Amino acid sequence: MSTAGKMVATGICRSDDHVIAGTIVSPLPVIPGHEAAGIVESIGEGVTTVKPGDKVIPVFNPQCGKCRVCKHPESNFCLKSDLRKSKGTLVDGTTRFTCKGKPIHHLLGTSTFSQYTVVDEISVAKIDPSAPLETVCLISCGFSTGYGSAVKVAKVTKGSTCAVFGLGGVGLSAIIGCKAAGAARIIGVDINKDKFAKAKELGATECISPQDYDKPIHEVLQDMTDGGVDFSFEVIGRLDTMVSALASCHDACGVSVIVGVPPDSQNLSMNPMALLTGRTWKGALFGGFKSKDSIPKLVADFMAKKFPLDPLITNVLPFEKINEGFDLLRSGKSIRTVLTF
Ligand code: COD
Ligand code: ZN
Ligand code: ZN
Repeated sequence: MSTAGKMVATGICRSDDHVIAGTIVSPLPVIPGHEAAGIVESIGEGVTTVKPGDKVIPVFNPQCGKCRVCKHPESNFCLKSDLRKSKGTLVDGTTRFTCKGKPIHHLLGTSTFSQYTVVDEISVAKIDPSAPLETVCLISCGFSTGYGSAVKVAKVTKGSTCAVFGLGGVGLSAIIGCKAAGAARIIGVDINKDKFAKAKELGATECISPQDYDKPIHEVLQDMTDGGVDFSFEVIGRLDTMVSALASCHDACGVSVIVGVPPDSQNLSMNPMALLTGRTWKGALFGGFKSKDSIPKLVADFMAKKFPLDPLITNVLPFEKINEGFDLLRSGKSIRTVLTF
């Protein structure tokens, strides 16, 4: 039940760099890349939801539609997700890449840093054929992860106050989500002030740097917001900022969402009183969206101009310049680099 596709555009996501650095563990050798858009070239036996010529988005978090999770109305971490066991294969246990006769692993069932890839039917969503693939590829990971954290996981309410920790592409997408949900105040938090201008362009009403204060940032936020924000988001991937984002939301009614993935095998310590008083602490992958159902809708919403994507793309490079794209990511100079084929 697999699908072969020609890649048209792929974004470079921070998690790809984590795979290269080994902070996200994957069987090696592997072809990374998981945020992309392409065109179906051929389909295997039994495939019904896509056909050759369809414009599609590969999804790193599949939706089999049959498992307990897929049948649950709110959850999306499908039991078939390779994130659960990191086998680095398609669902049938095979790999479809070789180099000099040796097998190469898939990354999260996607492997988009390649002119052609093979994915399972549960890992690909058909989209509007008029959608610009070099832009909507962001819906494949970064945008949906941040946006869904606000609109789907936190369920940000109209008139609320939000704080977003980390103003990279995913944090900015969370800001877009907070704004779309009607938040009245959106406070961006980052140690790199170069990130503030774009955050404000996309909806942040204020931006602050923890380095400008001599008290902890959660106390600063509590003072600014009459005891704490309604919704906070950790979009950095650090244990200290996860605890800080939790403490920044109101002790009785705040909701804090973990979006960033911490380094492998690290645990945090926190005082359970932080939750006993009434806070909610949540997390989700891919913005809590069920991928095959939601991606076509998100693309339709983008086409209907319900949210922008172009401000998130700072660099477009030919695929051959992939290493330049990673340099831009590591130097903090890019928000998203999109590679075109
Ligand atoms: N305090 C405040 N800001 C900080 C701090 C700090 N201590 N440290 C770093 N920052 C800022 C940086 O200056 C930067 O602006 C921002 O945090 C992080 O942004 P980026 O550009 O590095 O990262 P993004 O937005 O592309 O992605 C961030 C994630 C944390 C979401 C990403 O690394 C991640 O963990 N993604 C996994 C989420 C997921 O669902 N994964 C599955 C497939 S990706
Ligand atoms: Zn990603
Ligand atoms: Zn499933």
